[in-house]
Amino acid sequence: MNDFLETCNPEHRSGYIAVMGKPNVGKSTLMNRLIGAKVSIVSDKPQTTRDCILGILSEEQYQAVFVDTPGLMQPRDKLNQCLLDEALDGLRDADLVLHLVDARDASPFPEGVREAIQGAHARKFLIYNKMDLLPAGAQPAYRVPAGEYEREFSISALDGSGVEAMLDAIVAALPLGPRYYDEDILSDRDERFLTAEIVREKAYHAMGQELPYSIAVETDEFKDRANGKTFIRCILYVERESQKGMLIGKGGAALKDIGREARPEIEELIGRPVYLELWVKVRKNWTKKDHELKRLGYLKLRK
Ligand SMILES: Nc1nc2c(ncn2[C@@H]2O[C@H](COP(=O)(O)OP(=O)(O)OP(=O)(O)O)[C@@H](O)[C@H]2O)c(=O)[nH]1
Ligand SMILES: [Mg+2]
Repeated sequence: MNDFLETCNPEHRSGYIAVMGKPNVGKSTLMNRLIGAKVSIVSDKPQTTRDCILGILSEEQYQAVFVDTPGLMQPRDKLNQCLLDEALDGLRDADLVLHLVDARDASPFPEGVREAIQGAHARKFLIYNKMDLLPAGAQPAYRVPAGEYEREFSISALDGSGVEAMLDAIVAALPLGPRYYDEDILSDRDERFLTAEIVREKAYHAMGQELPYSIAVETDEFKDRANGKTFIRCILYVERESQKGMLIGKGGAALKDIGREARPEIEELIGRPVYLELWVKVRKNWTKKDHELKRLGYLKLRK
């Protein structure tokens, strides 16, 4: 997948771990906890993650490369289909799959994807997440058919309980192998991408349930200036004029809030003061058009 770095340690383990499951089950929250940094955005709205994002955990004895994926669901439109294709792509190179389910959900497989997960060559663990939301001592709602998963774990990605024991088992399941990435690299994504993602996350937080799905964000300009600040311009795309009004808010208030929330996180990410400019543009029905999905990087050529 990438150039790999030789390690002298013959006991060193490495591999790709795909984190998969329905939307909103906590995949990105878990990945961020495992990496100890925010590499993937999180919100309480379904379908927050739209790309496979690597989170790389490097220790002396192992390098675990987690692949956060979009939530698995039955596609209802073109963007949905792109997200499903992207998620299933995450399975291809995986050595291990973590199938994350909400511990309260009795039917964690969206139609048609059970076969995809079960058919993958990778080893498979079932992870019951959000255990903190069950009454003490209660069992997860889903009863696993015998033999479908090698191991099962109950965790809370939010408060961290059970995560360490799960990580020990993940590492033990990885094949012997070298480091693939430099040990100080946490993600495969660059600052422009992560900046757009932070803005998208803040826009999700600011809006109700429906609008976020219609938002896409691109970093349009990213320039270091002589005054020590980095000038960043992000464009937020929506599907309709009415959505543009909502995202901007009265007198620009909503957009200002998004910028105020995003800027400190971007500054922390790049380690420099930032001047952030946000623009909202309409790209009519972009979630339903191939050329728009291609332009925004969601529709990809696949082998
Ligand atoms: N109570 C509780 N909430 C959690 C836990 N893990 C995640 N959440 C919350 O669940 C919501 C969804 O979390 P995400 O990490 O964005 O979920 P996801 O599976 O990545 O979602 P998509 O990217 O949309 O597929 C957020 O509000 C999280 O704070 C958990 O263990 N307990
Ligand atoms: Mg996610």
